[in-house]
Amino acid sequence: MSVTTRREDNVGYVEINNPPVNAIGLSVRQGLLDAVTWAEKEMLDRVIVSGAGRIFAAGADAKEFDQAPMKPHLSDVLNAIDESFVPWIAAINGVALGGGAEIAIACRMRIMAPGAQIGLPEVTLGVIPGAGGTQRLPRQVGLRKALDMITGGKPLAALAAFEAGLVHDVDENPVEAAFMVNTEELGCIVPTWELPAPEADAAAFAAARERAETKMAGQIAPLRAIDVIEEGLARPFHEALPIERAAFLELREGEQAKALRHIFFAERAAKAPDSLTELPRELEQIAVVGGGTMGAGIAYALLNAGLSVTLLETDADGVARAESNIDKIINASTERGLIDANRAQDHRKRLILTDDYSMASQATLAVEAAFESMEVKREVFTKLAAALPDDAILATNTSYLDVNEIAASVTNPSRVVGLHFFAPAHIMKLLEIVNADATGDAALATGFALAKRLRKIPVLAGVCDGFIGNRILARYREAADTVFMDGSTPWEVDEAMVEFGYAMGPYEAQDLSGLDIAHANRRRQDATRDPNRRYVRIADRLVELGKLGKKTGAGWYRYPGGGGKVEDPIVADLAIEESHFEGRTRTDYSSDEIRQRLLLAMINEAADILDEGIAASAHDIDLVSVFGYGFPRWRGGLMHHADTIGAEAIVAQLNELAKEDPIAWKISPLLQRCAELGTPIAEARPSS
Ligand code: 3H9
Repeated sequence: MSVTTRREDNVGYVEINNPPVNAIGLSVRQGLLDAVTWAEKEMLDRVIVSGAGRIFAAGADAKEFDQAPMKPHLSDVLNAIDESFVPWIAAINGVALGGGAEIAIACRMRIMAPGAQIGLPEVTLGVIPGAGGTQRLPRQVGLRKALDMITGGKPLAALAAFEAGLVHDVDENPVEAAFMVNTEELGCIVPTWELPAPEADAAAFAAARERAETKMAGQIAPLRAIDVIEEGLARPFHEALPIERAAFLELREGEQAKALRHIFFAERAAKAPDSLTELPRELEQIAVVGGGTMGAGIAYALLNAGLSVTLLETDADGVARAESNIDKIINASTERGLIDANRAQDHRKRLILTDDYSMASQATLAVEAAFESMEVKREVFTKLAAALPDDAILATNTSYLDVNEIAASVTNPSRVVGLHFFAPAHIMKLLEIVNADATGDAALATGFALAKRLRKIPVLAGVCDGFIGNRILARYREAADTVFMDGSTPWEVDEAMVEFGYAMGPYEAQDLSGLDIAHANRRRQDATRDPNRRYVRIADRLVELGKLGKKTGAGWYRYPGGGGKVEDPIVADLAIEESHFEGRTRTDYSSDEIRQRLLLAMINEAADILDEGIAASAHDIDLVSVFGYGFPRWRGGLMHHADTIGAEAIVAQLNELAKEDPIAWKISPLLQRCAELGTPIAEARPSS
């Protein structure tokens, strides 16, 4: 039974019981509707509705969104609750999201547990509230607050919900508190649908639209929600609901909602493979090697997850630098209210900074984030192997170096694994877990356990230059540089990708991360680069000129006085010069052509990565692109997007580009197979 009912005296208790998150599927909707009839038939004084377990209700069952809607619809169920002569009280024992919040909002009264949250995150799934939320919420909290909650999708904590007038009380035991509510008081509360709509406020709608256009650029649902709220509130309540429902159903079927559902479920499916036969090491004491930006970020993430950290540096100066780097993060987090002073103090207590490796003798895991040099890494691993227990897992955070070669520096390479964090390591959600030739199951399981502990999204990757993400990034940058050399400017390229949905284009992003790392990497690749492949020197020229990005005041753009970016004509001229040396005729690419080239370059490389077994599935590549590289979430990730173009069309476009440069645009065999067989890329698997 997904909804249970019981009567005690004149009070009806209704519990939503649909583990794991009390999603509101068909059986829950039917159960709630039956409960309305039951309560009326029994002539109860009140009904108290709560959720079994730690959650009130997580909203509509998003797994049903790919099927035709089935009656009873949630909107009808909630109308029945709102209009019933038996008043319903929502005892919000845990998170109430989406349709879950709409159930609560349709009740006569709401009492919330202090740790619970309530919100309408539908826009994050590409839809809008579809069960009355767009019309009931403004009647309860006012127009501006409702616009904010519905378009932003962020839930409110109990106190904030109380202050907003959304809940009547906050109580440790909301069911008990609902029982104690005075019957007369309850009887005086006007049902939500009868409340007057808030006054029309053109300025509030205009501000909400502007916010949605800038903060959620490219996304349809937030703007549609605003339209529905505006149109609906101008009509009687029951005339507004069909407008809301029609918009909800239309969005639900749309590409953006499908993409967002895909990434929502892919994110939740990112777990340790079932095939692992060994358990993870217990995580308590962790060693981190290197206290630079990356190491400090990793150390902070570990501290924040309640772990103890021994941060190892080369000497006293290194220790002092590491301390200052971690202090900066702790202070910034305190200032932003992410942690309080007690927590900051607790973090510092669990941190040891030293150049003495023997201080890490209890660590079960070490994460090396030292300088990107094979020599340095091998030396660090030798020291770690000597200082830590024999079965400790030794992880490298290398971005590009060969994990097999690093692993060879210890006698038992099965305990070596790559744990590739993304900067800033305490914020970015992606963690690539690199499976080297000898990596054992215990090391992999430990990587996945760490990701879970840090609330990061783990993706398994094989060994190659750049693993999954940086290998695709290298191809993205190469395609961008080629477009730039052959006709565009960096700002045109950036604008084209921002229009696609990236927060920033490849050149601005490089300026932020610094051009020197990629430069060093290109020098490392010089020895093995295919001499017949076109090599664009433009980034090297910038580095030679000392233009290393924002940190030096100039890179692809100029940053006068350390401020915002300004287009740099010298950079545009450099491309014309280089192009002239190469004897090329420049082309005026349109934004569509720029996007096509950059996206196809990434898709083709990603298909090779999948074909070679470096990534286990297209879903994993989607997660990497969204959570590590800013690919627009509402496009579902790189490979999901590729499937919206279709393998056949992609291969046809690549064939055209291959006429210009058959090496750079060599078509991935995996794409060829998908095109020939007519199968989606999402279902493609490695060839071996
Ligand atoms: C909506 O409500 C529309 C209405 O306005 C209109 C109706 C007409 N559906 O996240 P977790 C699964 S739109 C189906 O790891 P946590 C999830 O896939 C909805 N399944 O747990 C996972 O499955 P598995 C608006 C769902 O404790 C398992 O539950 N609501 C749904 O870390 C555990 O999930 C939202 O957007 C769902 N709605 O976090 C809220 N939700 O075990 C979406 C979860 O097979 N949900 N699952 O991998 C959440 O934000 C989090 O799940 C929540 C719990 C905070 C509730």
